[in-house]
Amino acid sequence: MKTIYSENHRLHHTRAELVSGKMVPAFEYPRRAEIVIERIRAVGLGPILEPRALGLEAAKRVHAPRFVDFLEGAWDAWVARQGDETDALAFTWPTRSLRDVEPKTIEGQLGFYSFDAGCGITKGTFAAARSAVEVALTGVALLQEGESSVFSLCRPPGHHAASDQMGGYCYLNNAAIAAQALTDQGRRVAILDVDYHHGNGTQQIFYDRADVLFVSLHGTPETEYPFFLGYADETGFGAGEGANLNFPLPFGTLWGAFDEALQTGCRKVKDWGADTLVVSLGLDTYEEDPISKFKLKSEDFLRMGERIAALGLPTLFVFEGGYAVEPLGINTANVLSGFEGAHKL
Ligand code: SP5
Ligand code: ZN
Repeated sequence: MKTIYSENHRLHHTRAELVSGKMVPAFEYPRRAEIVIERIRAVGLGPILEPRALGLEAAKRVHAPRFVDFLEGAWDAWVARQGDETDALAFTWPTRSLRDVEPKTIEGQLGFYSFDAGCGITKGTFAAARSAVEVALTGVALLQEGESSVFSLCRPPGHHAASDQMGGYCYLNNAAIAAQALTDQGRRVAILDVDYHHGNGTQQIFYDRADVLFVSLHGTPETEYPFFLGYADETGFGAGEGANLNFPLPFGTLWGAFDEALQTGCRKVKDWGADTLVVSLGLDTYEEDPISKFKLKSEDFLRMGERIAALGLPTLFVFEGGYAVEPLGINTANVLSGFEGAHKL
C-alpha cells in the first residue's frame, strides 16, 4: 500500500489546550505523525510519496469558502491585533440563546468559526492544514489511477471540522474533502469512522445528502466528547435519511463489542451499495490512550484491518486521532497490514 506524507505537518504545533479547567500541553503534536511514518518505513508497507500541489478548490466543495478564507488569514489578523505570537484561540462562542452573526474582528471570528478550545491557530497551522488536504486528495488521485488502497497520513486531523467550524484539533475535514472528490468522479462513497470520538464534522457535512454514507463508532456522547452529536437516533435528514449510522459505545468497550458494531456497520456499507470506502482512521480506541476510554489492544488493530478488507472495496485510509504516541506507529501499521493481508479486489 502506498502512503502519502509531507513534513509540512510540523508547521502546526499548538502550545496548549483547555482540559479540566487548565491550559495543558496539547495532546495533538508533530511527533504523532513522525512515529507513524517511521513504523510504515520499518515494516515496509510500501512506497512513501509526497502529496501533489492540488490546492484548496476541492476543500471549498465541503467547506464554506468564507471559512477557508478565515483560516488562511487568521494568523496574520491575530498577530496584527495582539502584537505577540501566542496561539490564536477563541474565548466566546455563539451557543444556544446567542446570535449567529459573523463578527468583524479576529477575536470574535475565532469563536464564530469554532466549537471548542481544542483548535488553536499558530503561524503554520493553515499551511499544515492545506498540506493535509493535499495528502488526502493525492490519495484520491491514486485511487482514480487504479490503486486499490492508499494511506493518507494527514496531520492535523479532520473529522471534527464541520462545513464552517473548526474544533477537536481539526481545521479542514480531510476525509470529507476526499469523499466529496471521489463522489465528484462518479463514485458511490461510504465513510467509515473508527476514531474513538464521533466524527461530528463529517456527519454534519453529509447529513442531508443521499449520495454519501457516514458510519461512525465512538464513545457515547452521553459521557464523551464531542458531547453534542453522535447519538444512535441521528439517521440523516431529508434526502439523507438512512445515510447516517452511529454506534455510540460505553466506556470500557473491548474489541468484542467494538467488532460487533464494526461488522454491523460494514454490512450497512455493503447493503447501501458503496463502491469506494474512505476510512477515518483514528487509533485513540487503544487501551492506553490518555484521553479515551475504550480498551482495544495492539493486536486488535490487525483484526480491524481484516474486517475492513473483507468489504473488498477500493479504500482510502485517512489518519485522524490517537494520542498514546509510543505505540501509535504499531497500532496504525497493524490496521494497514491486517487490511493488506486480507484485501482481495
Ligand atoms: C481528532 C481527535 O481525536 N480529536 C479529539 C479531540 C478531543 N478533545 C477533547 C479532549 C478531552 C480531554 N479529556 C482529558 C482527560 C485527561 N485525563
Ligand atoms: Zn479521536
